[in-house]
Parts: sequence; structure tokens; C-alpha cells
Amino acid sequence: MSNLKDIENKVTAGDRLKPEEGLLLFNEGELGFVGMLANQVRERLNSDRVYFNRNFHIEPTNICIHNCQFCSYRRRINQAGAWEMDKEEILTKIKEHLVKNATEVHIVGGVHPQRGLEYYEDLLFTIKSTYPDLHIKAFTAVELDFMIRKSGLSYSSGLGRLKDAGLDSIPGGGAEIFDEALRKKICPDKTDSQTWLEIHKTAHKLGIRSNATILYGHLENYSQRIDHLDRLRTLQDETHGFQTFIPLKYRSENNELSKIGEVSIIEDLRNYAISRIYLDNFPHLKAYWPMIGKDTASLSLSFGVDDLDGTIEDSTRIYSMAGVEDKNPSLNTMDLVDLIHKAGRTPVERDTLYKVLKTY
Ligand code: V47
Ligand code: SF4
Repeated sequence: MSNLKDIENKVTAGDRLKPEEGLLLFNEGELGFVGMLANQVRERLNSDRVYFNRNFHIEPTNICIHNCQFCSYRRRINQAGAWEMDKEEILTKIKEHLVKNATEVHIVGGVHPQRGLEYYEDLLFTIKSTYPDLHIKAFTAVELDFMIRKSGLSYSSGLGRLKDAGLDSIPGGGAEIFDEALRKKICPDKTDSQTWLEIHKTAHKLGIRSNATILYGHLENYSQRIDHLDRLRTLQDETHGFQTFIPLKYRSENNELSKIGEVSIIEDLRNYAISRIYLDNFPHLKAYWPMIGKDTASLSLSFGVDDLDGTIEDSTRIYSMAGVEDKNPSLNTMDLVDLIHKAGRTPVERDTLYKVLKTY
């Protein structure tokens, strides 16, 4: 049975941790200790670089068939607060953001019962033919699962069609927590864990890169966090198609889990650090600053994070509706560069596939 000193020796030697060693870090690793180890891993992989890209979010609808207890955002058709954007509105939004030199659009939303694969295929095709240079990162595995099944296709042919229509990569949402019993409790009718992993695996085989997330800080325990990381690490060994891992902190306002509150910043930083140490085959670890705030994002750069999301103007409403203080989070590129410099790191502007565009 390893102790913390054995784990330190393994990480320093570049050896992989077993699940029980990851669990020991969660149970007993103090913030300074896990931070020091995570920093070794991040500097080995990414030196002192912090990557960012110029992206913006579009959420075509918050109408959703699912019932995730942590969600503050979903509405039913005709319910107060529901929105549906049509193709023209989406194109207008894209046009506005391209003036600010965006290179990527991130499109995700609720699972709309009436919008199938053909609808999104047409949307992708229109965006791609209007803006061929814009990278389209779109649709969580949960949205993909619904639209592909609705059309009666296999995941492989459905994803193939979306790729042909313009889909460039897939974001990491919908993973939540893979443990089946807990997943049934907090998002009872959502795409199951095995299907989430299968969709990403199929995408990777088709040459579509993707991201992965975990939703933490709700009812999960540390074994369930390690189990989640372990399933991702195993798939990544097989496909190498994941680009970055994004831990998402549960935010507690206006949803059915509200009474459990939120975990501390110390827990956020420990979670980043242990994720960085455990996921030794993920090239990047991303903090989504509109969710955790600028101060925690800045601190996270000393706890394994080498990637920051949210540059131009963050238009996502999933967090503002769940209690994030800054309702209109925005940092322009130079603010972000400044934040990274002040944390003692080197800002690197990238494209979605991590090609370096500029070092500041
Ligand atoms: O899957 C929903 C989460 C995710 C809450 O791939 C919540 O680059 C916290 O996946 N508190 C969608 N989280 C967002 C997402 C994402 C974000 C940024 C970058 C990327 C990427 C992906 O938001 C959902 C769910 O896990 N979520 N409700 C909540 N109350
Ligand atoms: Fe729907 Fe996503 Fe909200 Fe779940 S988290 S209810 S899938 S919008």
C-alpha cells in the first residue's frame, strides 16, 4: 500500500498513479503538496505556457427534454424563460463576434425534442459555407446521442454526416459523473456513461477531437471522482483523441440540488491538481474562468492548469443562471494576457487544435 511519499516519488519519476493512489491524494493530500506535484506534471508537459483561444459561445436553445437536478437553465416548450434561436439569429451572432477576430464558435444547448440531426446538419452547413475558416466546436455527447438516435443512424454514420456538414470538434459537456448509481440520481434520464464514452470514442476514430469534463462538488465522493478520471484515462490510452480536461464546479443557485451548497476554493484547487496528476495522458487541463471567477482562475495556474477558456465575451447562460456573481463575464485578450503574466506564466494564443498563433 503506497503512502504519500511513494506517490511523490512516482510523480517525480513520471510514473502513472493507480486508482487507490489517486484516492489517497484526494483523502489526505494537502493543497500545497498536491499543488507542488501538479506543477511538476504541468511543467513537464507544458512548461510555463498558458494557452487560450478567441472563442465565443452560442446556445441555440435552453429547451430540454432532460431533468438534471443540478441544471438551473432548462425550460420546457412555452415555459417562461425558454428561448429558441433560429438560424438567422445564430448567423447574426456569429457575424458580430467575427469582428472581434474569433477563431472558434462553441455551440451547445438543451436537447430540444423537435430538433433532429437534419436541423443541425443544415445549421453546420450554413455556418461553414458562410465562414469556412471558423472552427465549429459543437454539441455535447448528450445532444449528439439524441439527434443521431432520432434520425435512426449509428453513432458512426451520424457523426460522419455532421463532420461532412462542418463539425470540427466536440466539447466536453454532459459527462457529469460516470458512476452509474449517482448519475441515475442527479441526472436520471440523461445519456448513460457508457454511451457518453462510446460517442467520444467513435468521434476520435473519425478524426474528430474532443474535450472531457467532470461536474464536481455536489453529491459525489472521492472514489467516484477517481472512477471518472480513470474511465477517461483508459479511453485516452486507446484513442488519444481528447485535447483538454475541464473540471466544472457545481454552482448551486436555482436548481433542485441548491441546498447542498458549494465546495470551497481550496477544494477547487485540489481537484485541479489531482486531475492534472492522475490524467497523465491528457495534454491540457482547462479552467473555465466564467464559472470560477478570475481570482480562482489565476490561482489555478499554480495547480496544474495550463489552459484558460472564455476570451472575447462570454455569452453562456448556464452559469449565470446557476448563481455565478459576474452575470456578463468578459475579459478581452489583453486582460487575459495580463492575468497570465501576473501569475508568472507565458500567455500563448492558440487555435482550437492547439496550434500556436502567438506568444505574448
Ligand atoms: O454538461 C450544468 C455543466 C456543462 C451546472 O469543452 C453545470 O471546451 C456547474 O461542458 N453548475 C456544459 N456546472 C458546459 C461545458 C463546457 C464549458 C466550457 C468549455 C467546454 C469545452 C465545455 O455545464 C454541462 C454540465 O456539466 N453544468 N449546470 C451547474 N449548476
Ligand atoms: Fe438539459 Fe443539459 Fe440542463 Fe441536463 S444539464 S437538463 S441535458 S440543458
